[in-house]
Amino acid sequence: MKQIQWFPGHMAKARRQIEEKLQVIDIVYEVVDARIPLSSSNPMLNDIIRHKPKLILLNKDDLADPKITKEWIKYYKKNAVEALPINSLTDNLEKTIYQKTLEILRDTIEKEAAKGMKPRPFNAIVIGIPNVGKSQFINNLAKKNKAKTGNLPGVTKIQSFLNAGDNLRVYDNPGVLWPKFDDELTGMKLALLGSIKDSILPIDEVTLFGIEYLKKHYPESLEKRYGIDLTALVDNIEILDAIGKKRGCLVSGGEIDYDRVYNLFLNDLRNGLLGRMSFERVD
Ligand SMILES: Nc1nc2c(ncn2[C@@H]2O[C@H](COP(=O)(O)OP(=O)(O)O)[C@@H](O)[C@H]2O)c(=O)[nH]1
Ligand SMILES: [Mg+2]
Repeated sequence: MKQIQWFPGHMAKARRQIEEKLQVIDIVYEVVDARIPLSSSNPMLNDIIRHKPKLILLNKDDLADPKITKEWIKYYKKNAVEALPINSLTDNLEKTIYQKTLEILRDTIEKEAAKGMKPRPFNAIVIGIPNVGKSQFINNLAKKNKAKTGNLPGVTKIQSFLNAGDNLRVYDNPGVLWPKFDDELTGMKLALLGSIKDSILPIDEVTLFGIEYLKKHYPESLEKRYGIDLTALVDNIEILDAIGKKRGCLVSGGEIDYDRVYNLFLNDLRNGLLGRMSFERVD
């Protein structure tokens, strides 16, 4: 595999930007892709936010395998990590997120009340790697209140928060972390779901990785979507050929146009057209 560069400069900058904002933040919402919750999580995040309360949002739950998502929720619970599966496209998230936030911040709320402080709205920031749905989540959460709440004191830069209901404010600009991967498998999963650019890993290898995974875990989905019979196909190239023939991905002369097959398959997979599936399981 081509060596993937992990740019320390980018990371340092992202880190600084997030750290600046954290001063006025009560809770961090980490958005990950429910289909690859570990690979789409940046391992530096906990180091950056330290003891700040965190809620992991397994977004795009509508695309993930419900059985596997249940296992992830169990896993997080066992490890005392707060996590919630969500669909930012269609769920009505305002209440759900606020309730969960209250639950997580219960200690803070009780401490402040004991000191005689009045209940106050809480400030949240959304953080995650590219393409996990951070913007979609923020829009969903703050959809009824597009108006900004203005600047908050205590930070040098102008910060703008959006209202998510009366008592929750979410920073309008998500913190973006570069995905961190030094093993091939993590890179493949990120590439498969379009979380890193198609130019970073060879598209043929990414496609074959996807085909191999589906053959093992979701063979019926592959057969149904493309009208093929896997038992009759010996290797992955034959599968690509069969898909190409079924879908007319041919160059003049009748040869298979493999680039078209790769793009067709990856688009189908990324958009959930092969059905709900997860690419990372709890060990
Ligand atoms: N199916 C589905 N797609 C989603 C969901 N959330 C976001 N998306 C899509 O994922 C893509 C990336 O979302 P975006 O909010 O731009 O990601 P960001 O880069 O993290 O800000 C867009 O095409 C969204 O429509 C979700 O819960 N389910
Ligand atoms: Mg965005």
